[in-house]
This record gives sequence, C-alpha cells and structure tokens, in this order.
Amino acid sequence: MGQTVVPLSSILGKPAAGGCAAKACGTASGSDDLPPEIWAKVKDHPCYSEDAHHYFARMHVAVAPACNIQCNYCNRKYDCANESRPGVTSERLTPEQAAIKVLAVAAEVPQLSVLGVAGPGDALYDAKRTFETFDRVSQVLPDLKFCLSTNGLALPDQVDAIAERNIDHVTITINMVDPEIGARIYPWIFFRGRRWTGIEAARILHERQMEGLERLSAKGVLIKVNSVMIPGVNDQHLVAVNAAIRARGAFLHNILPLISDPAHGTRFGLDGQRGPSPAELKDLQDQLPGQASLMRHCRQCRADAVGMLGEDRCQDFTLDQLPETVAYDPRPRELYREVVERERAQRQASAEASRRILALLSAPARLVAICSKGGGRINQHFGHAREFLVYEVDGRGVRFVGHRKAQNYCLGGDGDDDRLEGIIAALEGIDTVFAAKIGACPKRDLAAAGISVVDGYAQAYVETALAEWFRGSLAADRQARA
Ligand code: CLF
Ligand code: SF4
Repeated sequence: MGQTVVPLSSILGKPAAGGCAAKACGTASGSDDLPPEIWAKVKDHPCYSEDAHHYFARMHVAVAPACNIQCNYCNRKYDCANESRPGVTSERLTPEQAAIKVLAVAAEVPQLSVLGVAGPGDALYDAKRTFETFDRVSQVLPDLKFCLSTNGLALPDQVDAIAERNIDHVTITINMVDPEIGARIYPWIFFRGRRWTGIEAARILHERQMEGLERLSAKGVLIKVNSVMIPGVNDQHLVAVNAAIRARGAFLHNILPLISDPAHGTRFGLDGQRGPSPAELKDLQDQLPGQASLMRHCRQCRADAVGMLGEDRCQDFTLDQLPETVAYDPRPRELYREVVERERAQRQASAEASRRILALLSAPARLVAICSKGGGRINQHFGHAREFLVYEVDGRGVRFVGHRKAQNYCLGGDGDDDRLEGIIAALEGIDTVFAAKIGACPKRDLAAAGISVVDGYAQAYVETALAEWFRGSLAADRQARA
C-alpha cells in the first residue's frame, strides 16, 4: 500500500470569501473548559470531543468475537449493537492481522488518531486478544490513542491491566441501575463458570458495572457510558442511570437510540419493540444535567469501522487487500495535526465573533440541518449528503444536537425523487437546510414540504454562518412586520 496523503482541502475546505469563519467547540467541552491534561487526552479523540470529530478518525479492529452476556437488542450475527450499526461483521482478525491493518490504515489516513476494540463481542471477555492487539500496535504507532468498549461484566478483573497499558478511554454500556429493569434487557449472563438469568443476572451485571466504573475512573481513565434508549423499558430510567454514573466519575454519557428491526433477528426486533424518534431522544438528552458532558455525535458505528465518524472505509481495508508489510511514514499524520491546530485556532477566533453576535439577539430557537463533509464547515452539495448535522441556534449560541441519516439524493448525476421523500421524512422538525450547493428541483420540493434551503454560506464555518443567518432572518422578520 502506498503512502498517499488525503488532501486536507478535501476535509477542511477553503475559507469562505470575506473571512467567514466560526466557533470551535459546539456543545461539547473544549480547550477553554477542560483542565489541560484532560484536553490533551480528548482533543484528538473523535468520540470524546465533539470538536475533534470534525478533524480526526478512528478505526476499530474486530479482534473480540465472543460475548459473556446476551442483550435483547443484539444478534451475534450482526455487529455489536452497543457500538455498531447493524450489519454483518465483514471479518474477524487475529491480533497480528489487526496490527498490520492498523499500520496500513495509518499509512493511508492521516486523520487516524484512535484505535478501538469494540466487538463484535465484548472487548474484555477474552481480554488477552484485545491487550495483545494494543501491545503490538503500541510498538509501531506509539502516538495512537487506545480505546475499548465493554459491557462491564469482566471489567473489575481488568482494571489494572487497562491502566498499565495507558488505555485512556473506556466505554461501558450501562442501560440500567435497577435489576428489575435489567431483567427486561438481559436474558442471561455467563459469570464465574455458569449461566445466570433473570433479576439475579441483572443484579450481578449492575454491581460489576458500578465497581468497574468507580475503580477505573479512580485510576484516571476517561470513561464514557453508552446507554441504549429503549422506549417503555428504560427511557425515563436513564435519568437515574445518568445520576449514578456521574456520581462514580464517568466523563461522558452517550445515549443511543435502540435500533430495532425484525430482519436483524434480535429479541426486541422480533417482539416489535420500537426505537425512539429523534425528538424523543433529544427530549431525554435535554432533561439531563451537565449538557457539556453528553455525547450527541455518536454514529453507532461498526465493529470494524474505519475513518471519520459517519463515513465508512472498512471495505477499503479488508484482509485480502492488505500487504504483507507496510512502509509507514509518520510525517503525513504529523503534518495533518499541525494543520488542524492552525485551523482550530482560526475557528476559535471566529467563534468568539459568532457568540457576540448571538448574545444580542432574543428569539425562539431554530433547528437547522447542515450538509458537511468535515472541518466544521458547510462544504457539501445537498445531493451528496448521506447525513445532516443538526444544530439549534438562538441567543445562547449554536449548539450541535445530533445528526440525521438519509440516502444521498443524487445518483449518477440525477436526483432521485423517492430518496428525496426519505430525506424530507428524516428532516422532520427541521426548518432550514444549509448546503454548499443545491439544484432548483430539490430546493423547490423541500420548500413545498416547509423546509427552506440556504446555499449562500458555502465553505463557511457552521457557527459563523448560523449566527449571521439568524441575525439576518430576525432583521427580515422585523422589516416584514414594520
Ligand atoms: Fe470506537 Fe467507541 Fe472508542 Fe469511539 S466508537 S470504541 S469510543 S473509538 Fe464513537 Fe462509534 Fe459512537 Fe462508539 S461513534 S459507536 S461512541
Ligand atoms: Fe451483543 Fe455487545 Fe450485548 Fe454482547 S454486550 S450481547 S456483543 S450488544
């Protein structure tokens, strides 16, 4: 595999004419809000920092096939629902194969900053494979951050091994702190050589999760808790989960919508258990205290995901495409980081200006969707967007609140009306879409569905564009009323 460099301009875009640029951190905490040692740990981690997800990529290696519990939202044929979107796992790797793959990806993807083990089973059930993978990679790529995801059952036994390896980021999936609720989510666990069921199983899992969280967080590891929101089962209960994990030192809380489809063969899918709507998810997130420590940009990625969050390059790096040896040159990744630092500084300065503009304005919040391929900019054609970044804007600022997936409207140069219908459905509740460019037909059809489109801020930073647009639309309203 060669040593080509992904052009930075394809990620970051060019500054807008007139110096239109904006804010750095979105809703997540940033360099101004966190102690320097914590910022150093999260600033390049696309999951732990909302800001970082505009610039940096993660990859998962599927070295952990087995699991020690059963969740009603998981079918082992599919990727781990905790950390993946449903889809058959392409391939399982040995630690040796994984290390070669990581090097090959690092040689091709300068944005790569994090290696994660997130299934397809539990990263700590057979911890040897996970740790061997990290040990091998740390010898060749010592600057990569390590991250793993677990259901927590085996975690208390591995706290020291995790801390010794400088695995600074651990995700625990915690869906309940009440075993009665847990019994509706977990039919069984396998623990200390036997299978446990019912409330007893959920109680053991809960106690192990709390112990692991508390002990690992005391070691300075940054813990993110993922909770799957299951309407009618644990949705309101997640408020209590949030309080319990905060009290034990969790750094971030990520609430994921249940993905449920009978075709996936999961218990919940077969029983017709539905997932929450985007509005229900947002309502729950908005109820929780400590908004800065809520993750809202999760993409529920695959156990073998490669690339920026929201993009999937795993098919570019399958085992059969990997070379026997990789010539790795660290310079492109170093150069990329230097560019990101400059870009962040510019965006931060522009952010201040946006905040000053908005602080003078008072009007109800607007919910808008952005077409972006990264860099925190409006830099994507409407027809190419496979997801829309959703922001809320009012006098308090510009806040990232999530994303909506859709199929891209343009297919081979032509628009697809069926896909447009799907996009309009996905944009429920959004009043304006911002794109770098859009054709007249989709613009007209979106307007007929009550959704405006703005394409006058191509390449601008999201926050700057939204602040200027919000001010302009209020002025226009005032003029219309006069
Ligand atoms: Fe992977 Fe998870 Fe580490 Fe990120 S994913 S192990 S913390 S590097 Fe990220 Fe993917 Fe969401 Fe996970 S977007 S599913 S939160
Ligand atoms: Fe599936 Fe992950 Fe639950 Fe195990 S912990 S059953 S792999 S979702």
